[in-house]
Amino acid sequence: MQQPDQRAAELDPTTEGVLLLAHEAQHPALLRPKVLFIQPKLSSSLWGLEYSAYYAGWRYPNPPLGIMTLAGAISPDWEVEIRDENVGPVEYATEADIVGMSATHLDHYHVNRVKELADYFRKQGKVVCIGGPVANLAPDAVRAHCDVLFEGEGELTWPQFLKDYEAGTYKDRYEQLEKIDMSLAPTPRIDLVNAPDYGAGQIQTTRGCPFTCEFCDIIVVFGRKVRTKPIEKIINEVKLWADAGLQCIFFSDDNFVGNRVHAKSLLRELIKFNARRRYPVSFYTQASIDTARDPELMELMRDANFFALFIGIESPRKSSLSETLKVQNVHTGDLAEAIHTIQSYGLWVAGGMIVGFDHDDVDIFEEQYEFVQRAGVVCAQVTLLEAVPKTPLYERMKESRRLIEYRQNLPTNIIPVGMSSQELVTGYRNLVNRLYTFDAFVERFLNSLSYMKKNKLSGERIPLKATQFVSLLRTLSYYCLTPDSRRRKFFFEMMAGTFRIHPGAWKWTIRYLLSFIHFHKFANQDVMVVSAPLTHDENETVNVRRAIAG
Ligand code: B12
Ligand code: SF4
Repeated sequence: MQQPDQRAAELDPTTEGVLLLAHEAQHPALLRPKVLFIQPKLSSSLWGLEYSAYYAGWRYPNPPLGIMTLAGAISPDWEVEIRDENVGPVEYATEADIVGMSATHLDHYHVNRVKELADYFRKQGKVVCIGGPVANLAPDAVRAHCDVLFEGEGELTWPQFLKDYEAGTYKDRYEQLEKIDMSLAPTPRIDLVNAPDYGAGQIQTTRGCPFTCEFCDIIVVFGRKVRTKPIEKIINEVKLWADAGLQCIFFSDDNFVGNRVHAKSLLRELIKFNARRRYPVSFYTQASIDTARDPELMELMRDANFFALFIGIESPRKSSLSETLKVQNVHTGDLAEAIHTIQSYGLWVAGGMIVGFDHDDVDIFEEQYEFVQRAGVVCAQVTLLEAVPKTPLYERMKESRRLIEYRQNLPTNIIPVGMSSQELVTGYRNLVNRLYTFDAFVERFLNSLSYMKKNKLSGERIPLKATQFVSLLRTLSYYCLTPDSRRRKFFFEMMAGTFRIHPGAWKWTIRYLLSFIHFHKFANQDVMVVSAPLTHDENETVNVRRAIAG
């Protein structure tokens, strides 16, 4: 609980402040208890864009929506603060009573950072709470480091815990089995973060996905019934982000088109929303490949100023897709053609690709490369198949004794069958390196652009803001003022190709050049560490990861 002298330092010396202090001194119950939420630092990843941040002018691409949402569920009787370690070092000093942390990604660097921070704040006498995807899927990874563990969605259990805390009867574990009605989802506290620190605003419009991919943890945690947030609530959140200064928003649904009726109604409202603005807000999201079979949906996306879709493509090999129950991809005739259809509506396609399925052999790396280039998947995120706890894949691997519970010499917890582990890891690294060479990137970027050329692209007519102008100058100097002739050649090929194919897209080319600064470095150095074997001394690996994540 805050002490009066700490409170005094916080209040301004106005009459109102002095009166409030005197009032609080007489009525100690009025001193508000405080929650500090922390988003511990995530490790370097393709989408973290760590090396591009300086050139872009923001600090991290995405805000910590989980804790922002829970902050929205706290009554005004409490004081709330958010500190995001992805945008800068976390200040350790705090007068908070409760420290709530989100354990977001099941990787060793991040989980160790969560534990480190949790141990520190527990020593300071704070009540440490941990929730988030790691707590949902692998609670044992953090259990010993917190006072209160939260499993499942937090909208019901978190307020219940605060009530119990006030009554002095809180438990050490809360599990929310119920999947909430999204109309009850609190509005995230956008005011508690500094919006310009982020590349985009973030909103969840649905939870759940109707599909059945064997490796997917989303359907385990959020379910297969698509729960939709009321459209007026979504529009309100869009407005809040836009008012906070962010003109680009990521709809962080796992499948934005899981309920197409809802998606289309929302898109129609977004079109109306943008029509009322001088400069439209732009959007990107994640969606399944069946989007390509619905022209009305793609038209609405284009008209609502969507510029990109991330699609789980996973593999060009149909036998691997069937194995993993990715039915929507199996039933899409030619996947590359489907991607070209989406691009023809002026939408960039980013893709999730996976290697290491049982039907993959050593030829898969060449097949993946050829596919990504042909389809023009500009940002291809390739990962090794991993069995996430609680998923059907995890159970299958366990039953077939191919699961490595305490892996020590592999960057995945699965023993592959179509090749040796060594071949899998080497093939994976070479594929990622190769996809992010200058030549490969320029080839697929221009390939993609050639399918988009009939459309005006999002943002073409919007004048650059001062920060974007600085970002442009920084990016130009990175590519032009360098002794590295390959880098300069790459830049000129990207720009010349753009002016030849689709001159109006030049701002996008600059944006991709900016992101490529990260992709290239990530693919050449970080990926070696991310996919490094876990040594017997796990801390050693953790330290290397930390050094890279900066
Ligand atoms: C945005 C996002 C990112 C952003 C970063 C987000 C950030 N700032 O934290 C970026 C793009 C960088 C990213 C990258 C990656 N991501 Co990501 N990401 C997401 C995504 C799509 C949306 C997050 C979101 O908006 N959630 C909405 C909020 C409301 O949900 P929530 O955070 O789960 O919070 C709820 C509960 O968990 C709980 N809760 C959360 N925190 C806390 C804390 C307390 C105290 C309590 C009580 C409760 C609680 O209450 C909340 C309300 O119900 C999720 C998918 C998803 N559906 O969540 C994946 C997800 C989190 N990512 C995932 C993965 C695997 C990755 C990558 C590894 C992908 C890759 N292969 O490269 C990388 C690695 C990043 C890294 N460096 O480690 C997985 C994590 C699975 C796991 N357990 O490991 C998810 C779940 C997607 C998936 N199914 O695969 N990601
Ligand atoms: S389409 Fe995506 S979110 Fe849906 S089940 Fe498959 S992997 Fe999960």
